[in-house]
Amino acid sequence: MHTAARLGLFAAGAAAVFTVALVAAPLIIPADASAAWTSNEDEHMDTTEVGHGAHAGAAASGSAPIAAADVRGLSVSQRGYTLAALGAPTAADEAGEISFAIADASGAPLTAYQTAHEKRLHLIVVRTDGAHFRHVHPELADDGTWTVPFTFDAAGTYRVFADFVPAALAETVTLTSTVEVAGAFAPEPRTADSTTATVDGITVELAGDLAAGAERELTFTVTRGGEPVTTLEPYLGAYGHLVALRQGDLAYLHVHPMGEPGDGVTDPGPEIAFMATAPTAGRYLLYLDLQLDGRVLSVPFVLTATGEATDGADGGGHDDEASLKPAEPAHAEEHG
Ligand SMILES: [Cu+2]
Repeated sequence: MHTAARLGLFAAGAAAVFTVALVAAPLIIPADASAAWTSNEDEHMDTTEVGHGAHAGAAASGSAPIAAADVRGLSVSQRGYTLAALGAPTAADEAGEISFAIADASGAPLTAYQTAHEKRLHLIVVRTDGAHFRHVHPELADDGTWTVPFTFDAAGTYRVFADFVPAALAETVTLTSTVEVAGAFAPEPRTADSTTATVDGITVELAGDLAAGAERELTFTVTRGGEPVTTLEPYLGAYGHLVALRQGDLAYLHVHPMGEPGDGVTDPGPEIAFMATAPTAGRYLLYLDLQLDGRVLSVPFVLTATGEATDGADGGGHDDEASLKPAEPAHAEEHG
């Protein structure tokens, strides 16, 4: 496909703006190793290991980098895979489904996936202003078609992100496309930071900050009625999942906290922590998914990274390193 080829070139050029790394608790990432991940898209480590507690023990031994990813979520085609045949409801409040296929380099629908975070594919849907975030899990048909029932509850332009691991590649690929949804459009631009959010009676407060090119800890504290919530339930193998999008291009990071339920050191709340390095100054849209009382909540935050802005779109990317990984679980051990 000519389009795919061109987009593939684009994707390669934009490489290394973002790197995602998820690291087990005791592991210290050497700065030079981190830089190496961002500078070598083709030879970086197996990102399928991201977030998998089963690998944490091996990771904890020390020097080996655990995971890295190239720039993701900025292109409809990357690494030879293309988000194809995207269908979706065309108007707000119209019940329907989102459907698509992942075409491989030959154009054939991909049917062989590795499971990552308990699913073969994760689909993020969010309006381009950052509102109406959804994280869903489509079903795969034998012919390679993915479908999920879906109703847009508001008009606007949406980005969809398909996050998956092709079995043949064994690395995470995140493809994106847009969906236009008709109806009366009321933009909700994120013009200010927001570090406290309440969804369905659950309040989550974000402590910490982001700084361009510097690692910072983000800690989310979950309360209900002013009381700490310590009964978070495992969701996709973790107590919390963080999706981070850079405002503007919506470059995508999908990260999970360190540790997993039942590992003996990770508490089910009230705190969930990540370490984050923003690639550039500017505003980031964060969405924390957690499960409580059998319900999955997506809690939105907005945070501005301070520091000198760098150009993340020039394809060089040498200064544009980003990582989000779990914090060391000091709090978990203190409580545990
Ligand atoms: Cu998912």
